Amino acid sequence: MSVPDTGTAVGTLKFRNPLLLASGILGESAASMVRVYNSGAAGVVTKSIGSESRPGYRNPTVFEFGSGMLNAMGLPNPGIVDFGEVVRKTRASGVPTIASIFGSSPAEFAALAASMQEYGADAVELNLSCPHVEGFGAEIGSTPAMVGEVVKTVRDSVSLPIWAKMTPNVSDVAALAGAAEDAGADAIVAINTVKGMAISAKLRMPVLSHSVGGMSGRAVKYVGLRSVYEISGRCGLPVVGVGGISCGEDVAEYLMAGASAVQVGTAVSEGGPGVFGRIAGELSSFMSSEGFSSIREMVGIARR
Ligand code: RRO
Repeated sequence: MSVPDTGTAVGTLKFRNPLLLASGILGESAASMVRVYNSGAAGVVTKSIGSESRPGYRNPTVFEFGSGMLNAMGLPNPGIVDFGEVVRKTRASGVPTIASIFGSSPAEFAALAASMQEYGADAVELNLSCPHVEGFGAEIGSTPAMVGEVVKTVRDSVSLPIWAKMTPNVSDVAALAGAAEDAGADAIVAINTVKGMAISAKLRMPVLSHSVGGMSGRAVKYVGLRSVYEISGRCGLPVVGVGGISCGEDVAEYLMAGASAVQVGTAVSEGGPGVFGRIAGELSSFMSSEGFSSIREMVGIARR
């Protein structure tokens, strides 16, 4: 059998394979994002960027446990003005670049999206889902009404594709995705991290300085798969799956649940950018041995 075609599309954006870098890992400098692309990713999502620079929370901000990790970074970022150069350089290197943004109001999201459009980003990813920063993320992304209002305000301000990133920490993630679709989003990204916490029994206190954080890695894969499955059953937009992907077969599972592309984060923080080449090779081998010649043949097949 000939080599399978691993190219895919998310709406109007075409990618050489379905593997994108998830926000929050290696997405703060042009050099690291170009390295990720050269290691086999088809595109990158930047660190989440807000209006002003933020130092984030004090250490410890990360707790690794065997099958994943907990983080409460606290949205550290250089601010939208300083980030312009990073987006411009990454784009100039030919890397498909999705700019992640966070705001505390619809108008703030819209202003950030307009800047990212001016910098040349290929799409914006609205972070409606960070689980542990007061006034941002999931605090404004947990109701369909607020999701709809943010997406609509951004839609009225920019022409570039809008990806809305969902929190899994709700009872009906598909309802959130439906609101984003109705308001004019171009794709749904699912999921952000799952709210959790670690306690040190010896120290008799929470491990993270912020106590509560977001769980990622292999431990959350089945939450991600279920979310993608529910979202793709409810809404007609392309879905980008995230959560616990570390091998080619994980990617196949997300595609079969209904995703058109996926993002990889924790596996990159554990194994470095080289994981993209390995996962791409594994996906291609899986497709060959299972008789798939294109990504499209796999998308949503577990739903039929
Ligand atoms: O910065 C963070 O603490 C963070 C963000 Br913005 C997010 O979207 N998800 C997450 O787990 N951590």
